Amino acid sequence: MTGSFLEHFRHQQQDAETETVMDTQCPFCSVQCTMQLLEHRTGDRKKYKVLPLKDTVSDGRLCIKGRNAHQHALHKERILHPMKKVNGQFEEITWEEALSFIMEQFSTIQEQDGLDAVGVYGGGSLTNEEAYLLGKFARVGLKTKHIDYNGRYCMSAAASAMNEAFGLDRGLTNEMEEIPLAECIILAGTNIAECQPTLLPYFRKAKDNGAFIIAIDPRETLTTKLADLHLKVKPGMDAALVNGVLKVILDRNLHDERFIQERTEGFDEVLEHLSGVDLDAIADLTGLSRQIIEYTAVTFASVSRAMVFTARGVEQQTHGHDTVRNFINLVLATGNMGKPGAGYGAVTGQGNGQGGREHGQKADQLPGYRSIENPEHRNYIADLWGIPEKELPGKGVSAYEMMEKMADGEIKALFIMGSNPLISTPNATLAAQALKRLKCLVVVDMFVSETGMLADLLLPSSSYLEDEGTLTNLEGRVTLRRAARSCPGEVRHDWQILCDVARVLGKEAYFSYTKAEDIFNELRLASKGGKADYFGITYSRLKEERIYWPCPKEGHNGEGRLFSETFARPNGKAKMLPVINHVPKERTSESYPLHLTTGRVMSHYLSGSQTRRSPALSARQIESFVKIHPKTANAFGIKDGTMVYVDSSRGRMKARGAYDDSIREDTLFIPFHWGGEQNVNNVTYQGLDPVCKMPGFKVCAVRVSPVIDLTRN
Ligand SMILES: Nc1nc2c(c(=O)[nH]1)N[C@H]1C(S)=C(S)[C@@H](COP(=O)(O)OP(=O)(O)OC[C@H]3O[C@@H](n4cnc5c(=O)[nH]c(N)nc54)[C@H](O)[C@@H]3O)O[C@H]1N2
Ligand SMILES: Nc1nc2c(c(=O)[nH]1)N[C@H]1C(S)=C(S)[C@@H](COP(=O)(O)OP(=O)(O)OC[C@H]3O[C@@H](n4cnc5c(=O)[nH]c(N)nc54)[C@H](O)[C@@H]3O)O[C@H]1N2
Ligand code: SF4
Ligand SMILES: [Mo]
Repeated sequence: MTGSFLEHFRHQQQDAETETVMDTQCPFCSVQCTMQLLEHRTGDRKKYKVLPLKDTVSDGRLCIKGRNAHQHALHKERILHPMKKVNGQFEEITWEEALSFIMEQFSTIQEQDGLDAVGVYGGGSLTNEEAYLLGKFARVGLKTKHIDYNGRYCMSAAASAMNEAFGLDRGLTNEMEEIPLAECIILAGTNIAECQPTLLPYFRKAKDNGAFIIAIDPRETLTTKLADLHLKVKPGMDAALVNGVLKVILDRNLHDERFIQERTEGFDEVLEHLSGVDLDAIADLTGLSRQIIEYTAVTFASVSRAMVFTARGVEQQTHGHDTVRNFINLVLATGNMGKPGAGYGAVTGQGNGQGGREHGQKADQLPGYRSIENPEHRNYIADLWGIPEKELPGKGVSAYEMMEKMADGEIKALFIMGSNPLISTPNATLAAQALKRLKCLVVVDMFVSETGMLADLLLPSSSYLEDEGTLTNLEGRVTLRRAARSCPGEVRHDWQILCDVARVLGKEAYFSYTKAEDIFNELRLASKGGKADYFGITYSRLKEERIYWPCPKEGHNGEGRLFSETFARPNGKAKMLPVINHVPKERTSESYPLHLTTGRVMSHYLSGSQTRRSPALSARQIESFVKIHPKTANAFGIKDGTMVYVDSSRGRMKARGAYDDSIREDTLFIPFHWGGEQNVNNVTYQGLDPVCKMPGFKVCAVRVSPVIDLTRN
């Protein structure tokens, strides 16, 4: 009796205190830091602790977002069942009911309005397997040409520029460990300290080694504070600034003649173009003095190893493609490519922003960076998928253009997986009209996002803790994220959901996978021989080795540093391109006298759907704000900490004014992590870059006014 009592007591205690260790990887930015999540359970109470893992991409570091990521994944607002809107309210339904609903709706719409009347919209948080499968689902499952994804708003300018200049698009041309070898570094429109915080130590180390860091940003950030020189450029004027820098370098013969001759083409055109560039005009356009432009040029060109990093500040412009081309011109003209500590990097954004742009969720793309317009590429993929090439749809349109087609009634149904476009699309009023006009909107998400609120059907998908798959970080390094726990409730993985929908659409034969690894093995074949070649990568290798793409065969670890001897263009040379002194398409005017630029804060992520559900992160920045110079604020009757309206010709948003005497007087800054009346995209400009269709998120013309005019009393 006593013995069994003691045994019972011992078991009770064991039940009462357990610890589970989950190895996982951060769901947020492109660095892809790894970590352990410890779950300590006492009875019903659970406590969590997060530990970084040593020997990983960021050398055992984690930022506050990574440390708190589990808070949204374990949040009580996770959707655990499919839900259908009935009389304006969501009701739980079974998976089979949900799948039949999609089948009926999509089939009817496609019969009545054609195959392209159904669109698909993806995201850069999806694993490589899921991004690949989403592309196949659109083309084989639905036979629609309309698929694009949120990466259009993110990486498209850098991607098109690198493709044209180098013949290949991969975030960084070098491994992160090479950053400390650089002697001069330009950080253009990138706020690494707040957006990829665990990378910052690489730049600090470069600085400790004596590197000179130049930051280009219209406002002061934690990143510009690290710099030795901060160029507070007028928003949208970076292309002109680089023209000034290049002109000084060429006038003073500081360029690398030999590198230009041997490894590039197009230099003569650039030289000729620059002969007509006037430095005083550049100073006027950029708001920077001639002396400082000269100083920048001489400093950058005088070292033997330099790097340039760009991010959304210069890319999310209506001329983002050309601006990146000009930064690449600068790197090439000074011979800073293909050697240790010298190169270019477009600092990729989302967790799988890199892999998500390689395998076919883009309107014009097939897996492995193949082109949907290239007959050879089409044949290869059609063969692999087991369909006639004729049945493979053609090129669709970009993300914002899809919104326009929905607003026009041409696209009548949409399947969204991993994006919250009601918040993240420029000119959000149009996005709202577009989504509301749809006959059927299906949203696959972990939460009822703002976009989800408009859905006819919500499908619950798994979080990073549950979903196994590969992700490719900003260096082009492929990582394998393991599932740390099983799915809660009736949640399914994105790839399972795609297979399920394909099944009810009668396409089961093309989507018969039992695990993520099966999809990866098909992706390996689909990418084989393509530019982003993953053929040599396997799950078992990823568990042991560090592997970058391109990786054409097993036993090969890919290329950490690209372009050491040759570029990926047919003649092996990089292409330089003359770039004009672009100005933003929307100019300030009497009615809208200020520039508005938008971006991020450290504690929130993108549309905020995840971080606003994390108590620790959300507490750091509970609401939006409008950064404004005190002088400008005075001129417009705005007191620090009071609510203001910001209006453009497209719409209005409302947030609290926050004085900042380090921002340009002609510029406001607002983050985009909030919806409703705090959604800055009610105001932003929808004009697109002609090459890559990137919207001009970073510059528009606005006016600001107090919600209550305190100066009148
Ligand atoms: N904390 C946090 N981290 C993130 C994200 C997040 O939402 N929150 N998102 C991830 C994603 S998807 C992305 S794409 C990256 C984005 O990373 P970044 O591109 O670094 O972030 P942004 O804040 O959008 O823009 C960077 C800077 O550009 C500046 N800028 C604005 N206009 C101009 C201009 O005309 N010229 C120049 N030179 N600079 C300008 C802004 O003031 C801002 O400081 O971050 C990733 N990491
Ligand atoms: N004004 C302004 N607007 C911008 C930008 C800017 O700088 N300024 N930046 C642009 C950029 S760079 C980006 S990347 C976009 C991002 O814009 P969005 O794509 O809208 O951003 P997220 O908040 O990541 O939305 C992802 C949604 O999918 C869910 N989700 C997360 N992971 C998964 C998953 O694995 N599966 C599924 N099914 N769902 C998932 C989340 O809960 C969330 O609701 O915003 C763009 N919009
Ligand atoms: S740096 Fe990026 S990947 Fe690393 S913990 Fe922070 S948000 Fe996550
Ligand atoms: Mo992004």
